Amino acid sequence: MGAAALALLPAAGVAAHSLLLESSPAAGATLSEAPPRISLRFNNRIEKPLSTIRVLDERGTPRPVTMLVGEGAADRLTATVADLAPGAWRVEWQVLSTDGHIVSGRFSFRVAPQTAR
Ligand SMILES: [Cu+2]
Repeated sequence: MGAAALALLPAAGVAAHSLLLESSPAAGATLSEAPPRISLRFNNRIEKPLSTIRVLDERGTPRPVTMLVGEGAADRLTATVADLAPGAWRVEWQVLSTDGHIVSGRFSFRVAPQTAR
């Protein structure tokens, strides 16, 4: 969405659709160590108890995650994740926006193989 379209949105404070602004790990990142948590930042407050993060391996098998519902800023969704092996991982997220709409998305990152040192 461009700046022109953004300008047509209702004024701040009005409940609106949630958009993912950034994530940790970032989409497409290659990490030297497994990330202990996945954190997503949205453009507005989300309903954390009704929002989820899943982390799946290349076969689509989910890793155990623990949603940190009571923690952090109202526009952030965070989950701790069990140790991730080297390889490709996919994050699938779904949040309930304050306007009542469910928004979802996905992105991937990699954990690099451990190198001998
Ligand atoms: Cu919406």
